[in-house]
Amino acid sequence: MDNNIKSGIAKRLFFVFLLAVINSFSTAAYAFLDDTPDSDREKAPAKHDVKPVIPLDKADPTYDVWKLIRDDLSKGREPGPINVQRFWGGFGFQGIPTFFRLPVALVPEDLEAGQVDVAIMGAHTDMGLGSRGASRGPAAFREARYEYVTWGEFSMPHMGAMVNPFAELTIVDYGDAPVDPLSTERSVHEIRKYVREIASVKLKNGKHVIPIIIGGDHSLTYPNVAGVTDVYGKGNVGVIHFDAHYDATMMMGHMITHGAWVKRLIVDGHVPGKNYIQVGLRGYYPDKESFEWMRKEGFRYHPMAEIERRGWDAVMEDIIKEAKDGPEYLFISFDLDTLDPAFAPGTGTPEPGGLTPREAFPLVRRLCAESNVIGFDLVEFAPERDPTYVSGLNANRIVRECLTGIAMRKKGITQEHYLSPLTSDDGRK
Ligand SMILES: [Mn+2]
Repeated sequence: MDNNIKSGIAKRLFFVFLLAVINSFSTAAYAFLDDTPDSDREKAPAKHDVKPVIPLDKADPTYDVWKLIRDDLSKGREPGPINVQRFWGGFGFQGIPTFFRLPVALVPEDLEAGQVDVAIMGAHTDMGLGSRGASRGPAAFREARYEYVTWGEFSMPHMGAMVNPFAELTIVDYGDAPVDPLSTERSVHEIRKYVREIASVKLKNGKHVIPIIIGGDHSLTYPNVAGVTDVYGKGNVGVIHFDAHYDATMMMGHMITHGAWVKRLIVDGHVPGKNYIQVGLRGYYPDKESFEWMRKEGFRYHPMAEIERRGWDAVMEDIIKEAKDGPEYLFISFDLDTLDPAFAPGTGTPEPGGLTPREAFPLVRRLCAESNVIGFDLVEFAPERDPTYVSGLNANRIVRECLTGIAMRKKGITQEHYLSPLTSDDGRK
């Protein structure tokens, strides 16, 4: 063999030898540094007398709840709420998407037969603002993507009040009002009839069914309030309006839009200005003349500038006092943009500098417990602008706070700012 070839092979073999040496050194170093336990116990063969899982408690009354068929409708039905859920469920991703997975009611006879306290309905108006998206609100609210929904008798109470609205109240999903997706002007009359249909049903306790309307853009608060004043009488219903915006401007010839409904209610005589309270105005709308008009009409208003000046607690107490200082009945309209966009980006016209959930939740709960709320709407939830679903969670909680308040009132808990001594204090002092 040629000497050059021999020396070439020898060189290559030497490099292979060198690599093997380096590799064995690094393996030894790794073994030295590795702290993986290597006990005798781990090296021992697996035992076969150990149960492989933590056993289930078959005596737990909820053991089979996930697969128990709830109501058997195979023999037809009597008038009353209809439970369309096949099984009990605790999460929004389960079951047929009714509001909070509640039973449905189809006609007023169902509301009466079931002595229903609250009927939740959808109204997907979306032509009242240039910035669309609220038509998806009712469907997204029903979807309840990440929320707990109701477990019926197994559901848990609101922690602050220790009251469970889903146990204290009979609540149903009453479906959606008819909406012409191409016309607000045509839709408002049908929504008004639908709200009136709910509010007209009188219960044995002398009260009427309370409609809760999930929007939809804010133009629908005109038919919502007109629908309840059709039942309770013009001038007999006060309105508390939560919003970043003024909503009393008519423009481009439109008499009803999501920014005009307040003016409509005043001009049409449904709500005198003195029975109207506004909370949360901020930003750059409206102008000086509009504030002067509100003063002239006797409005009570609490813009963010007042909260900046006086602090939230003082303003909240004034709002509660004003809600009681008015007509017998109260309607609450909550525009989701009242909350800061940090907590509710999923809305058509977000406005920085708004309320936090920690400010809004107790006020809504207190209003529904401490005054006579006969209707409520949650509007301007635009879920497709809500990538993290935080707006959906907060929209859901706003409605739950009101339901909790209504349940507290039904139980007779109407004292100022009630919180459970158990859950608001650890008792150690
Ligand atoms: Mn608004």
